Amino acid sequence: AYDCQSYTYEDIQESGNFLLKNTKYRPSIGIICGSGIGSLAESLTDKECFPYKRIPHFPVSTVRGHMFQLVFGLLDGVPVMCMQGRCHYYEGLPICKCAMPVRVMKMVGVKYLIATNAAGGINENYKVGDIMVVKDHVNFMGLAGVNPLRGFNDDRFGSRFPSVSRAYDIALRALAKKIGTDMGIENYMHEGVLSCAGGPSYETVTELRAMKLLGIDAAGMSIAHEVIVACQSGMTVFAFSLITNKCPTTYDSTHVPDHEEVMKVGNSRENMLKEFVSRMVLH
Ligand code: R1P
Repeated sequence: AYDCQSYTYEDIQESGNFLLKNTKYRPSIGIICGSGIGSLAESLTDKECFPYKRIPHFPVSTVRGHMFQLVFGLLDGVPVMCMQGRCHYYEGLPICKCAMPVRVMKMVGVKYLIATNAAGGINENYKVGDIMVVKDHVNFMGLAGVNPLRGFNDDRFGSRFPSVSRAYDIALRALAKKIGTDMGIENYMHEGVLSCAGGPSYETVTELRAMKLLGIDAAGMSIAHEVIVACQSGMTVFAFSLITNKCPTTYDSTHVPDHEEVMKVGNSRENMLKEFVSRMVLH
């Protein structure tokens, strides 16, 4: 069994050095592509791809809809590195391993993290295909002690007790809003609170109703632990969710969420998301 405490600074250095030796890129922007959003990585030009299994210590994902590779390249001329697929806690990995790629990003020089995911809309104003810019999260796993920073803290990674109360950069959120207006998609864009649960089962109606009471707008199974690690390391974070399904918040609802739907919605929004992210990185 893999133990969080056995993840050393030297392990991360080894992963980072492998990449630095094998790519010409030195990006300051790292992007995590969520379910159905992976095609963003394909749109990079002059790509250099590294399957996760080739990178020392890197976690390997098993979820359909993910390619499992790191892609370095240019997004509208701007050098970026993209994770085409992420690992989720429900795949059986410890949470520190799910978030480990963020430490590798930091090690290779990334300063800005753009994290994306597929999430279910709880807020009744949200429609399938909308974008929710994340302004805060409720990390149910973290509250229960499943935190990527659990275990020995090597200070070279950052503080033992990092603050996450301003995790989602205010200026980048304002920029996203402006870009949404410029693109004419402001009616499809929201700013809201994302939850992170362990999955893989989707939430019950009562769990979703409880989330709604807490002020949560969309339900997900990722991002929070990655953002915690990014905050600890001093990275600037921007995150958004693609609303891929409506969460059932009434007991007589007949619609049930499923992963095929999640991926289909991601693909249908491909061009809009590419343009949105390109405009974000150009600033
Ligand atoms: C559920 O359909 C899957 O989509 C989301 C959930 O976390 C889950 O893995 O994936 P991402 O968080 O990677 O977007």
